[in-house]
Amino acid sequence: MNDTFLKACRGEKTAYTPIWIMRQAGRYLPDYQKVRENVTFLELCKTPELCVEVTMQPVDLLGVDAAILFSDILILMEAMGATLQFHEGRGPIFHHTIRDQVALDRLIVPDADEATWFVMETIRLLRKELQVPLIGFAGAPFTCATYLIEGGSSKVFWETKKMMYREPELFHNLMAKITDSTIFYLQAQARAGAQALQLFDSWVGILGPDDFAEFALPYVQRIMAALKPYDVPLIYFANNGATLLDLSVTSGADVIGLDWRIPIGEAIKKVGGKAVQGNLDPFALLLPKDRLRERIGRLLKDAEGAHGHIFNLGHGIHQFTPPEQAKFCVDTVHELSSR
Ligand code: 1CP
Repeated sequence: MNDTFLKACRGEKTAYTPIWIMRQAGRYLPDYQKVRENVTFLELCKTPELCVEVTMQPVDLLGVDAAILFSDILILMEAMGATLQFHEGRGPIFHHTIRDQVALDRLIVPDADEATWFVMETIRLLRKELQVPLIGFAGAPFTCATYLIEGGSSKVFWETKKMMYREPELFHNLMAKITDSTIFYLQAQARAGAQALQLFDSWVGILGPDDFAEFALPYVQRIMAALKPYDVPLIYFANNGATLLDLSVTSGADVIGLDWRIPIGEAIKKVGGKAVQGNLDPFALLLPKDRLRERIGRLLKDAEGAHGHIFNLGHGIHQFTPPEQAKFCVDTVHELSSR
């Protein structure tokens, strides 16, 4: 069992810097595309045997030091009663947006073992196969709320901010309900065998620090506190969150995920006695190999002072990235960080 990743999360010494790649399973891998030829994305997410297969693909192909459960942050929103569709090209769509108390009251706080049994079964099956730790995950409440309020992906987040500023009570009620659901969901993942848990806050970077502290952070803190007794490393990734870092450190997470917009050495100074995860620009994988190697070397060096460093991209790998560049990145991190 390769436990380098778990050790780094706890700030223990490791023989080399562990690496996994955000969104490491998915469309950039030809083997994933083959699986997707026969099923829709949601069918895939609800078929444990196929989830196991696509979770394992990058582990086998790239040699990463951790696996991440194949699923999606929006699966829990569907389990709460929001009707979810994935359109090829357009991404996720919620036809019934949550913009008033009546719509919010229709959402439930589901029993995770029942409503998302396929996620828990995938975790149990994966634990029998994997030689690396398994990361479970959920979306952070703010990010999940944006999808429910906007009805899908957004660039401007008009409806979300409108609700925050004009109907703060409604917004907080929605956040509280997502938070309760997320706690049960991640506790169930830990019971099923997830060895670390990550909260993805992909869109929280649209908030300034004061709004982050008022509208988003308390819910992340509540989730982390409820997961603490499960004794698995907790990771909080606030994308575009460099200006929120001082606050993110108070989230209760053991590991702080970093996007690429902040130099890692600077982030480490703010994060202090916690591990960091990140933060290569995903597009750096397009660099010629010698330049990529140079950049990885610099990043590793700049992270030497960290209380644990897990190498990763600063956000998800892009769907057109050549898989051999990802493999080169993994091998190079292992080689250059060997101590
Ligand atoms: O067509 C397809 O095959 C679907 C593409 C796809 C995949 C492979 C989606 C749709 N989701 C996923 C899997 C997924 N999503 C994983 C597991 C794979 C892995 O990491 O190895 C994970 C962890 C996620 C998490 C996720 N989903 C996030 C947070 C991470 C991030 O990138 O910021 C978000 C925001 C989503 C929403 C989502 N799922 C899929 C799409 C197209 C979107 C919308 C993205 C957007 O709004 O821009």
